[in-house]
Amino acid sequence: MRVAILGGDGFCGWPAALRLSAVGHDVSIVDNLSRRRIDVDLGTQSLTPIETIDTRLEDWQRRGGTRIGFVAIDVARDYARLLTFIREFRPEAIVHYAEQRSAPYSMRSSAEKRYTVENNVAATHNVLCAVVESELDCHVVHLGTMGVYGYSGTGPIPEGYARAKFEGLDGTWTEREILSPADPGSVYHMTKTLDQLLFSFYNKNDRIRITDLHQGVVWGTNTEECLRGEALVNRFDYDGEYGTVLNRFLVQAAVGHPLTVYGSGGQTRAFIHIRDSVECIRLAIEHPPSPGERVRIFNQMTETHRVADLAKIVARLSGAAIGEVPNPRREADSNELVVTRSGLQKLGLKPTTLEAGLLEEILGVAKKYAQRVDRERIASTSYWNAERRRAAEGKDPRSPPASSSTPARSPADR
Ligand code: NAD
Ligand code: USQ
Repeated sequence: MRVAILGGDGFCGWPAALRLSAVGHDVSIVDNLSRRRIDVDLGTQSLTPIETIDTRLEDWQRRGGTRIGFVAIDVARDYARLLTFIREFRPEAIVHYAEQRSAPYSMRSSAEKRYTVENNVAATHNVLCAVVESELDCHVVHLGTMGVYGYSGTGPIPEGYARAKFEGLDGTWTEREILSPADPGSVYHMTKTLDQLLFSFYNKNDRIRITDLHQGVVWGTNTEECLRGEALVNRFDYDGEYGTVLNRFLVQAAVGHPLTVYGSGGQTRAFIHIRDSVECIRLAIEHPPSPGERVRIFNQMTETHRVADLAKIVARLSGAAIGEVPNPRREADSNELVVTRSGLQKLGLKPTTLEAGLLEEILGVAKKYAQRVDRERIASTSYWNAERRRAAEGKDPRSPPASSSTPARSPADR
């Protein structure tokens, strides 16, 4: 299959591009490298030394991999070049990762809020418009988030759709299946709920075949293909804005920094290992929805964990101390989370679950590159609102101060 990977230079997109190429698909990456520029703006870098996209791709071929194409296009801003690319490459599937994906970054200031909305919503809409204008029968696979649902509800979170009863003004009741109610907790998560409406409309109006994968927090770093050579290593974010919780705890343990549990640590979230994330993409593109089928939605996660429990596991494994950080986010102190997740397993996913061996492997990577860690970049300096900022700065007498670092400009400012 010809597969375009939008955002294929990123943490999830790069290993997915390698896997799809390794199993025989003809892969082309589209990326504007904005994620690398944001690292520069924030004064941080991936824990692992990632090579330029050209070096990565040359190395893949030198090691026997099939050629993977690369085109630098801003999917949100350069519609004409996106359309030309789609017309020339004629993808049978487009995997769309090309969005600003950090919740803290999206809450940093008005500049980052506006950038995240403009980038993410325009990118998704441009992809859908270009598929319609190209007249190709192309399956769009999008990376959504579990955060579209919020993290608790009226029972287990369904896969995308819920049955709802509506009371009419005349007192009569009608029952309908609707998109499960959206309850985003950040500007970033909100953009993914807007994406859902775009998908629903273009699927209804233009019969585009779409799979929306509501992914949980991804942990882990390398896949089998990334381990084939040093230049193929995957990105590993540990900083306060882009690092995700379990990977952050493992890096903190490697450098002797107390584990940054926000608030009570009672937040329960859905998780998936990067190897399963990549496998889910293969399964999704190799099993497209039928023509005319409504948007297919899967919950791409394998297990749920409470943040405090993850900290205890990492502390036991490494001897790290557990810290207490005033929560920079406005979120529930604790929640239960039960998620329906049968769709991808029916397609053949064999879940990788949290176990000591995998955690030790990541801890090993963290220790290997520990000298690249900038301790000043570990604390998050993005706050959900003024009250959260005051609490972090110790102006709220109930909360101790958190360490801080220099705020950065967003790509929208340049
Ligand atoms: P990432 O930031 O590492 O990768 C995203 C890539 O998209 C980057 O290489 C970036 O340069 C590119 N990009 C962004 N905007 C673009 C644009 N306008 N044009 C072209 N390229 C653009 O993020 P990731 O962790 O790989 O996440 C990929 C996708 O998966 C995101 O959409 C994210 O919302 C979703 N997701 C990620 C996680 C996670 O834990 N990492 C969990 C759930 C969902
Ligand atoms: N947390 C801590 N300490 C930290 C970092 C995070 O306690 O040092 C807590 C947060 O408060 C939150 C939970 O851990 O309650 C998860 O935070 P996270 O940064 O790991 O994940 P999140 O911000 O939700 O975002 C990540 C990805 C995003 C994806 C989302 C899936 O960055 O792209 O959509 O996970 S989900 O969480 O299921 O919505």
